[in-house]
Amino acid sequence: MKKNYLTFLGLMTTVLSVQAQDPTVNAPTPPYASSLVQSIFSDTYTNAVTVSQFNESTGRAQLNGLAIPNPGAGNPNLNIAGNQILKYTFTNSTGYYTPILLATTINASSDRYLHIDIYTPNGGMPKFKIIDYGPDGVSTAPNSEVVLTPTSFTQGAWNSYDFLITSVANKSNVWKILIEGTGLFDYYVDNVYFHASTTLPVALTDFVVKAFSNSVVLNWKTASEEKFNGFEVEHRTDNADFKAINGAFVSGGKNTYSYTHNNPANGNNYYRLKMVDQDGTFEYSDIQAVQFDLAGADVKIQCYPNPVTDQLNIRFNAHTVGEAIISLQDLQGRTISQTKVNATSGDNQSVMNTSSLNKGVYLVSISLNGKVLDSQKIVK
Ligand SMILES: [Ca+2]
Ligand SMILES: [Ca+2]
Repeated sequence: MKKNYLTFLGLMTTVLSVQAQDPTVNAPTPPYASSLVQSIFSDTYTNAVTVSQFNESTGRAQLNGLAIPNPGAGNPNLNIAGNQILKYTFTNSTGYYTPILLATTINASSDRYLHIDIYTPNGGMPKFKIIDYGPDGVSTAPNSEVVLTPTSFTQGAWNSYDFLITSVANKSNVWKILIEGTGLFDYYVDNVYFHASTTLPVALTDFVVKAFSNSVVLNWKTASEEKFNGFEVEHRTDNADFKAINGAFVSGGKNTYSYTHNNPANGNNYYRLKMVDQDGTFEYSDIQAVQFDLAGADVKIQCYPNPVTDQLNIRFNAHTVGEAIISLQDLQGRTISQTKVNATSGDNQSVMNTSSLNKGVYLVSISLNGKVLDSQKIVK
């Protein structure tokens, strides 16, 4: 009796350790309007077609870990809070794939993406195929296959892929979607659908570019990110094409971002963000421009005497003619005075009356043609 009890405990431990590999959260909720979607398997959308076999008999997997070759739509799969997930266990080492066989074909000719969510606790990066039998029917060659390979993958997390299919020639008679694993592993699949959305699910807000004395700083925010990888920062001047700034990749996953470009060119500098999805598809932000006055970048301000009493002498060297503004601020950033000076190219001098200034520490800064070029702390 005691031995049986221990055996039962041992079995229970085995069962629990297998179940612990299941995902504990659902895949991201699909973000697209249902009018843009032709769904094959999803709780979010009404299916566009009937699936004849979720685990076609030509495949090499078991569905739901059960020895049922063709369980079909009616059989229970894994579910999390009522959300159905297809769980495939690859069991045959002659191939690690399983086709989802449609009862009727899908015409995906006006769709732009095939979306698939996939999770594996133990396998490697999966691949997928779109199998189309063409207008001449399944029994007449050719029947075409297109392989879709992701560019990124994380084991033990939902991978949310949108494969761009605009260059897939044959997609008017889609007959199967094939899921291919990397070995005798478990793959969990949800939200298989075609969609015609033209925008990736990253919403960019507040893209702002500012010139500083020696650099240009880009700041931006995102309102939402779905299956998003990150930003490549691209730059161009007046007479050049956009190029990625060397090493300027900013990973996603935050809501506010900043990048400092340390080598802007003299004159106009244009910036845009290449927003790259996890499957490698991308779109561009709007273009932001900023004028960078490299000639004035090495303007230096000299204030004396320091500490000051009644009169502060201010000297600065400008490389261009323009309207310079000398600002006096306290350390809380409050502006106490501003003086306009018509700067000449070369040495410039100005005098500030500081007799009525309270004792304290202040910041004197100089801006030329709208840009702050240098500043110096003074004490009274
Ligand atoms: Ca689902
Ligand atoms: Ca054919």
